[in-house]
Amino acid sequence: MNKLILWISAIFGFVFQAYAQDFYSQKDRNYWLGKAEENIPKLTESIEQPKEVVRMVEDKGAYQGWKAERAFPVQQFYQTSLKKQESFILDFGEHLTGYFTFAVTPLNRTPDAPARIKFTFGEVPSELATPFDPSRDGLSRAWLQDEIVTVTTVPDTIIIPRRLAFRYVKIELYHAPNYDFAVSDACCKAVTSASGKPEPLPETTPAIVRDIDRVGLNTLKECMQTVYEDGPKRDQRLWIGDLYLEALANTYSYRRHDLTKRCLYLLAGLADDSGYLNGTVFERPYPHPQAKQLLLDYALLYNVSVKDYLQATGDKQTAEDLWKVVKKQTEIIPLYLQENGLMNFEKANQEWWIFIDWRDGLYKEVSLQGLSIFALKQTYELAKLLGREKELDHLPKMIKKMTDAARKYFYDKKTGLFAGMNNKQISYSSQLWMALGGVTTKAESQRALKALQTSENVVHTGTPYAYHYYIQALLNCGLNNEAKEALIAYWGGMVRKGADTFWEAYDPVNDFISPYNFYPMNSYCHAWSCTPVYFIRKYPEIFQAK
Ligand code: RAM
Repeated sequence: MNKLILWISAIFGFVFQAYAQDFYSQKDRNYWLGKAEENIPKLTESIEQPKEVVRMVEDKGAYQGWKAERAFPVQQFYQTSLKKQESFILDFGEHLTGYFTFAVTPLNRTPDAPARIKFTFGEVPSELATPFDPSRDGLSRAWLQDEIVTVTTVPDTIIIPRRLAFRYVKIELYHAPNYDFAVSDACCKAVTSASGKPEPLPETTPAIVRDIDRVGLNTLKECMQTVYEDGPKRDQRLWIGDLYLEALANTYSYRRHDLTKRCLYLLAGLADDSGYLNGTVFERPYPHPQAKQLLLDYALLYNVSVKDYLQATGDKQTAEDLWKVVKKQTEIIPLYLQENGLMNFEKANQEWWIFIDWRDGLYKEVSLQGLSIFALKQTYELAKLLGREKELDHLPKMIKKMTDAARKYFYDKKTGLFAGMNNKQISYSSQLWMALGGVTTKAESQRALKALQTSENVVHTGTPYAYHYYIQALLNCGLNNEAKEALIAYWGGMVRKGADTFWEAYDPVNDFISPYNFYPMNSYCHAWSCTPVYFIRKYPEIFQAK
């Protein structure tokens, strides 16, 4: 009997082990992580000083209702006792990512007690004027950039340890000692891995396009750290979807291909045991993924990024190294592909996070089908570039089946628009992903994208991320003027509202849009919004023309 139990447990253990096994070998993972480490870029540092003291003024016409108005010179602040005024706001004149330092200087008596000061850092004026508390449900309150610092001995110079992303700093006396003191010598050690200045656009380029390009370059620069971060304020980490767009913009500007390479290897090294990629990973305190954060669309977009990287650099070695991972991601689709050629959206949606966009109520069935077709096509291109198309010779048939199904089940010939099986919602995302997937002919794409303007109850995009794909869809079907107009209206809208860097979420008709239920939580320097840099520089004849 005892023997039987032993046998059963041995067999059980074996089966369990087989199941628990990692899809990739430890050797592969170590190699990928080693490559990621080799390519950690050196950060460039610069010391930046505040330009002036400002006050935030309520103004209905300003973005989110607040604007910064010049108050007085910084030197004057450095000589003023913090006990004289409730709060002061320093303006650094541009968005910075880095480490904030300040000095505390006594002004009259010998300091005999600690001073406690509160600092609030903001990327946009409203962050300095909107109370952060009571905090709302959603993301951690600790993302909001306020710090209370106790200065035990005065005078002293203090560095706030947390890396910050800001243009404005509010300085408030929190607990006053009985002597007068001033805060002075404020500065920021700004860091980025972007280096050099991308070529300037020709003088003849319209001023608004140059402004958009400048703000886009700043956005990208700030997000380029030791990985492509999504935003230097939040989440300060690598997400595949953000990487995909940042790498596109980088190819047409800073050309730090080593950073792209690092990110691709890092994601591979930190893939889930199943072989599928985690949507987001952390570098510190040691490289690790956000476990089980599986985003279906992001896993597929990884393949597109590898292809883009190969085309931009000719670095076949890296693409070969990562091929195994790329191939594995294509296996996601058959898991959900039904006999009729449609992805089983309900099932996929239960098992994965299908992102597509931050937009309340967006129904993603059509987008998922289109994005999957798009990614499969791009992966097949990559296979061809590597001479490995035989390994994926089932893809062309799969692509055709999925395309036919999308046309059969989603397309309304009468309206020229696509809608899902279980939900007839008409959205930008559905139309643009059908166009990018090449489900439609050019003429059909044109019709669908144009119809969005005149149809009722259309679900718009919520982020520059999704709007990027809209612009690309317009370009792919030859609606070049429309693409230019849309880019200028959307990103130019942010410029006109005072953006130093482009925002995570933007709706031209709602300044307070927030995926987190609280707009100060938004990131106002968000990587995925930097792509005008790519459009303007890749298609000069369209975007740089007068
Ligand atoms: C946001 C992140 C990131 C994005 C994910 C899906 O919270 O900031 O930009 O990729 O969501």
